[in-house]
This record gives sequence, structure tokens and C-alpha cells, in this order.
Amino acid sequence: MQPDEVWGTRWRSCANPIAHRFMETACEKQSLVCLAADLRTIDELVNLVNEVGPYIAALKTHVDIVEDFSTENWLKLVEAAAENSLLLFEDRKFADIGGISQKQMAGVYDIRSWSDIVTAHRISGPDIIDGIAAGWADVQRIGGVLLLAQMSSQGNLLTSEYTEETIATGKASPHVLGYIGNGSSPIEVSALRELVGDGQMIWTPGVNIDSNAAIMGQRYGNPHDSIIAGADVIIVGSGIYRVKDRKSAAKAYADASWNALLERER
Ligand code: 5BU
Repeated sequence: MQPDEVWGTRWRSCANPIAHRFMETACEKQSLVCLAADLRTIDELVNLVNEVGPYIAALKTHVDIVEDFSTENWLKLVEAAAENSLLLFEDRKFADIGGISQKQMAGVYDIRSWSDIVTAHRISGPDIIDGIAAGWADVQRIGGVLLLAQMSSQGNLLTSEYTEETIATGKASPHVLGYIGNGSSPIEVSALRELVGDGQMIWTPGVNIDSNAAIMGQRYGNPHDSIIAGADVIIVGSGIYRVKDRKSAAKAYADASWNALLERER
């Protein structure tokens, strides 16, 4: 199926080229899964990506939890992502002033050189987005920012007013590809979709087929419900990497998310 048939208004209304790249890959793989690859060594990460690659459409990392980081080693993961047609998303949650965020895009990890997407908080002011975009521009690349409009964790301080301010900022910037929404709550996701409209994406962590698996303040909702409520991507970590048969788990999330998209009004 062609992306415009499957994604409908989202395909036509999203201006950001990275959103289109995701939607195309999602159609090729019939999956709206972004894998949260929260493992501690690069070899483990590469193995995981090669194992579940056919069932996922993007790869999310936390580069600073890797114990054996070196630029050379990390390139193996970047290559594995490219071989599996995956956008590479560093969930850095930038939160500083614009100029420092630009510098943090460089540094030891040089996030600007390999990431297509990063997350940022709105807390410090709207200029954080320009700082991040300047980071990519420093190495002649472009990327997309996902602003944290909601979070999945219990007791977070992102009030509905904060969410509204975040969306107002995001709508004003061509660098903002969309928002993080709370995948554990379809009610919150649909409220977010109302505010966002059709022109930007919503990516939701806090998704697991087993809603009782949550630990340490994480909360989980169901993949199908999250997409029906208006999310475009489900971010799934331990629901895939922590189970015995990771391939079957990834396929189950892919099927649930893809079927929900086909079911959803376009
Ligand atoms: P899990 O294993 O599926 O619970 O992992 C969720 C991932 O999503 C993990 O990498 C978190 O850092 C990330 N996350 C989240 O869980 N909740 C949020 O609100 C945001 C990110 Br933002």
C-alpha cells in the first residue's frame, strides 16, 4: 500500500521530510514500532537490531547508557540502522539554553553526526530548538526534534498548560517533527492529537502488551489503543528486548500497531 492511502491526512499534512521518511519505512515494514534499544553494550545493540530489524521502523537510543562507547564502535550500530532502513533517534531530552544544546549536539558522542531525531524539553525556552538545529547545521545535516508534550512516567510535572505552550512552540518551528505523548493513556493521547492537529507526529512511549510489566514509575498502555487515539509511532523497549523470543515480540507489536493504523479513520 502507498503511504498516502495508509496515512491519509497525516501524509498530506506533515511538512517535515523526516516524518515522511518514517511513514514510508512504516509502510514497507508494516510496522509503527520504534525500538527503544536500552542495552548496555554495542554488540548487544547491533545483535538486537539485526534480529528485529524487519519488524521495526525506527531505532531509539540512549547513547550515554552504553558502557563500551567509542566513535568507531558506535558506527557499527549506525551502519546496522542504515542497513535496516531505520531512522536513528537519540532520546537525549535536551533541556539547556540554545547555545549549550548546540554544543551538546557535538561533544564526545557527536549526536549531530548520526542522529536523525532527538528529544527536547520546552522548559528552558523556545530557543532550544534553534540550538539543536544549529548543531545539525554545523555538520551539514538536518534532523527533526520531538518536543516532550507529555510523559509516560507517573507524577511528572508536565501540566496541560505546559503541554499547550509546548505545542504552540512546536507549531512555530519547521525543525519540530512532532511530540512525545503519554502512551499509557489513550485519553491523554487523543487530547494531545486534538491540540496538535494533523500536521505533526505523536510518538508514544509507555507502551507494552503486558500492562503489569511497568516498574519504577513507568506506566503502560496498549499499542493498539495508542494508535487509535492518534499516536503515529509506538516506542517499545523492554516489551521487545526483555522477552525470550524477541523476534516474535517485535512482530506482535508491529502487527498491533499496523492493524490499528489501518483501522483508524484517515
Ligand atoms: P520501556 O522499556 O518500553 O518502558 O522503555 C521506554 C523508553 O522510552 C525508554 O527508553 C525511556 O527513556 C523512554 N521514555 C519513556 O519511557 N517515557 C517518556 O515519557 C519518555 C521517554 Br519522553
